[in-house]
Amino acid sequence: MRIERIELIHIRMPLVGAFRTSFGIDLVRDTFLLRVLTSDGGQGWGEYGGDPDPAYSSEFSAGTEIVLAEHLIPRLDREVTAARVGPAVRGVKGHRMAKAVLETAILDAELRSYGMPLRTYLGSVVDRVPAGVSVGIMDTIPQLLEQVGAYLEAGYVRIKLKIEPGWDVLPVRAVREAFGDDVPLQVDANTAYSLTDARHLRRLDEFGLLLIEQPLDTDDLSGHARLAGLIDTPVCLDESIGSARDAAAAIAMGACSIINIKPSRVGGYLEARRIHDVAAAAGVPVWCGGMLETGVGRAANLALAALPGFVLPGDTSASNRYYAEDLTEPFVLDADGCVAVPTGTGIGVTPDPQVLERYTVARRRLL
Ligand code: OSB
Ligand code: MG
Repeated sequence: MRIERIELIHIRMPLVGAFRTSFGIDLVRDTFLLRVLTSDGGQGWGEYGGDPDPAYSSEFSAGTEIVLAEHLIPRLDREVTAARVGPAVRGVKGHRMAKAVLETAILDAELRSYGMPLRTYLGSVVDRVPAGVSVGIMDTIPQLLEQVGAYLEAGYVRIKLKIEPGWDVLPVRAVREAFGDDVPLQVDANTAYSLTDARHLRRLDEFGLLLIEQPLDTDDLSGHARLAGLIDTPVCLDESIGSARDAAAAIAMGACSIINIKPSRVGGYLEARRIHDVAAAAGVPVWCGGMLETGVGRAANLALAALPGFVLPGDTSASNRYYAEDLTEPFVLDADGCVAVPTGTGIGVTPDPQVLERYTVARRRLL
């Protein structure tokens, strides 16, 4: 496969509601798509998982654009496959989100050229995956209960509450009291706590949570291992896991007993698959996280979430949880709380040109 051209399409998509986490509040998804054109007339798409600000991760859109244009793309052979992207860009330290979007667009083009769906390439074993939903921090408990109630009504099979100091035990207790002990419930702190909060976090033990996601700093594996020994709620890592090697180390030192795999965070679907394999070998459950992706990123995440080790529901919600109008055919939540894995070749979806145009704020040719 020969790459002819690479375009960056900067988009701004309004969210259906504000999404607040311990690190910030989002009203729009401000990101970009990468479109790879091949010399035989094929194309491939990828969605950047980062944000304009380096708040969730150290990467951010404007920096990523420079990294792609000046450091990653120039290292690629025009004659390329997805498997060759990682080795080609090894000399660039970090920047996994930048590498992920590039590798994914190339992988999509490659798979389309073979007529193979991403789910077949990755080794998916199911056609539909159970969907959870991530619920942002709210101003009041009644607002939270209304939102959670609506998601349960819609059919979501698992609720994840974003927490931070001052918004943790109370919202969890309120959700338990309103909806009962049988609702699969978990929390995500996005690094908002420190080890000295262990006694406070122990108060979450009584609520039978599935897990607590990323309570401590990104680079604090040993802190997570110590915390895991102090609380009953299973510790799950998100931000801390950037690679299969990180996953192996975290598992070996007891820093987590569950892993949230986000392809964008770990450098793409090939590394995501390796993390899945490492976790499966250790008997560690994984689930597929999200970055509020449009249909482009969501389609590929669903293919990954259909691998056998993904035994917990992911943040693979339906399009309308995020956007009034998606860039692709919308992903819908079936009555049993599942979302279908795309069957088409490559990632299985292509953005609607007219819709994409409406949300495009800039275009730039990178190659
Ligand atoms: O920590 O999982 C996270 C969204 C943006 C950045 C980080 C996170 C999230 C979510 C929502 O929790 C996941 C989704 O529904 O896409
Ligand atoms: Mg998280």
